[in-house]
Amino acid sequence: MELVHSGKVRELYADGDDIIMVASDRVSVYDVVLPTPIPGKGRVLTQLSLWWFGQLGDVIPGHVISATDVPAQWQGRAIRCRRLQMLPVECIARGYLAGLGLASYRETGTISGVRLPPGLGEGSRLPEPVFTPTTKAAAGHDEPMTFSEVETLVGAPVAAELRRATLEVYRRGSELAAARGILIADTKLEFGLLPDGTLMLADEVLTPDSSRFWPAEEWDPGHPQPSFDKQYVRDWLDASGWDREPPSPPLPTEVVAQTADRYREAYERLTGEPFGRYRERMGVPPDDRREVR
Ligand code: Q0Z
Repeated sequence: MELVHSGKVRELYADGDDIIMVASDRVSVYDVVLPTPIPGKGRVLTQLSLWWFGQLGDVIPGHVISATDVPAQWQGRAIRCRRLQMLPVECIARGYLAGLGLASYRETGTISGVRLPPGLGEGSRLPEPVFTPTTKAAAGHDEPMTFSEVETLVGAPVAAELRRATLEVYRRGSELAAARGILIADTKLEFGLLPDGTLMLADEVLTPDSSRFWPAEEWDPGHPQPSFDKQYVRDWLDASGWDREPPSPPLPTEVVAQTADRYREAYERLTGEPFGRYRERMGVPPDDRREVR
């Protein structure tokens, strides 16, 4: 198969008219891919994304064709998808203040042109979720876009549909997650078009790699929030004295094991099922955590 795109932690292949998205066990922290993989991460995030596509099919159709009709060596961490004409907009919804949203609020009191009340701080919940699209820069950092810029780029009807679907996916996902002990502070979605113009949700959905997951029981606005999935890694790297320039030091086995458990815990809290049940029902072979531990 032809490799069409290689990301920090995932690869994209072309297979005839389809594409195959493959998630690895690599992890990126402070924008650096670590030399130590997290066993099972690719499978857990793939299965979580598939579960969300299933939950959200009535909001917008997803690009998934099959979770099982993929090459054997990638079973469980690959998805066969419809090849779409991707729209050049990163569709972000924010429900809490963090990252670039926090930076924008501190500078202007607004995010994406929406004025927010005074007195909010790091980790504060927003009065309502806000659509904060950005450009997809080929290199360097994505730039914020106004809604009019999105309209100019994709046309007003598609822009309206992108905003509706992004906010509805975020609203539905974050409400379900909050009820299960995970705050989803923000999320990045990608969309594309079928040849007949049908808009579809693409890429990965509501995973901890595409979203900020926070443990609800530790939420404490006014301070930086701990990451649900990567906090053990960050804490260990911070204490190691690493200067955040690649390469990072390799992770100790205990940090790897704790982090693998956190990904699995996110899956289990959100879906309400042990990791493996949903996959068994859908006919995907068992995971390889025992082999690699
Ligand atoms: C996804 C990405 C990844 C690196 C393009 N259904 C689709 N059709 C055409 N293109 C894409 C999709 Cl999802 C597409 N990306 C993001 C995914 C590795 C980059 F697995 N870029």
